[in-house]
Amino acid sequence: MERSKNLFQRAKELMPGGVNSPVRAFRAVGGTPFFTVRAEGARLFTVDEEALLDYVGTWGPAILGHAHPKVIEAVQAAAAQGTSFGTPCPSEVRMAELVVEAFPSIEKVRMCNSGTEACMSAIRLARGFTGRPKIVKFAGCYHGHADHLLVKAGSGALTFGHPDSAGVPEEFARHTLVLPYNETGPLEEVFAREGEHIAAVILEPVTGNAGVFLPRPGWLQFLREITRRHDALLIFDEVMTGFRLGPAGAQGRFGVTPDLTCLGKIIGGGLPVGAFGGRAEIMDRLAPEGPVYQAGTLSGNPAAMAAGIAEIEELQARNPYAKLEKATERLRTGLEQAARAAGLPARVNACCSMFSLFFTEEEVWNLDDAMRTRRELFPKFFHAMLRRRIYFAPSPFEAGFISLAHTEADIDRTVEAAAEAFKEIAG
Ligand code: KE4
Repeated sequence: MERSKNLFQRAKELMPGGVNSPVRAFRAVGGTPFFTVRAEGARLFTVDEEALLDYVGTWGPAILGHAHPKVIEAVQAAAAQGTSFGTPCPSEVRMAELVVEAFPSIEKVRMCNSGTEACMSAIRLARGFTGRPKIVKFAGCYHGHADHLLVKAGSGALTFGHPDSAGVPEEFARHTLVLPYNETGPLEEVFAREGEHIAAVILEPVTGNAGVFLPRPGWLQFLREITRRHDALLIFDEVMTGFRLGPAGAQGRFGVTPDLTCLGKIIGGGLPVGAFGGRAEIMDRLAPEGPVYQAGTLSGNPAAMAAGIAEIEELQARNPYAKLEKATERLRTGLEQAARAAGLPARVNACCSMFSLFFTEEEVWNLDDAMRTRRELFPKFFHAMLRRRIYFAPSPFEAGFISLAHTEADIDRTVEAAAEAFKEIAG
């Protein structure tokens, strides 16, 4: 780790915390982050010449495995034609076709450059379409770092939000209501109280940013019904779940149709891409067609489109979701059994190929449940696994991902290493 240590020392002189995104700094688990120089299949290769079995998959995009030949070839070919035109280009049309064909709820789509942009823009569009100011989000869900989304439940959670970051004025947070996930009561109350002011409800239909928790049976259907009843829009943030949980993401898996959908990660094939889409009557309120402004110099970038198109077309050719689900179930049951054999409480929440390990015997359905787990054990697990060259997400409040490049042998090795790690932790 010598080279990573030296690089991190230099990085911290040049970049806040030595990173370009906070989670990479390992603050939740301690220690020095490794620096990656190459990625291929299910592995990262570090500057210290270590090969790590990777369960982060660059936070979701690497569902095919890293550096899939079809993605690399597509990007190389596109880049050779020029890396950006600033004009419409054919690959934007092809990407839009793939998204519209995959998501029946999406008649029109706008490309952008990150999940943050997608969610921020979808919310502005919802406010423009409804003429209403308020947004409902749920504790534990992350929709990027736009000011009005860095909000925690206010003391009067049913009245207004409070900033969850320095630099966000109270006024920017006031129109964001933060409620508990998977609980219908607070939502009924807030809609009864001020439904006519609520533009939209936004959520991760399967949460991946507080660890993984799934919608309780009926939760998504309830959200669809209550928003429709009050003429508010339902926004599914499928930046992580889009093309991850199935060919039509979570909305296809659970059979609930949102008004707007946010996408990212997989649709960029690892390059910077976000998107949001929905019914034409809503989307056509966007500039230049309508009065809601949204723009981006590199939106629809030809190299990024090429990467995303290659990744989506490969997924559609292979339809790998049953295989990914089977592999994830093998890991899930293996980890739970290994932890319990060592006398540790463990529950692995999983949905298709995203998962997270909680040290608890209780069920985890929302952020409060997750906060009650024995999360002090997680850093010990993380480093015990990293010593065995297996890289889990560096926080108990993140999701892990399995790719098509993970083999059964990889998963069995992971379970064996975890059995040793759990014994070490249990002491
Ligand atoms: P980006 O702006 O980071 O591309 O996307 C924001 C976002 C929006 N919605 C969901 C459901 C997301 O998961 C994300 C980003 N996810 C995190 C992983 N927990 C990105 C990792 C990071 O922040 O470095």
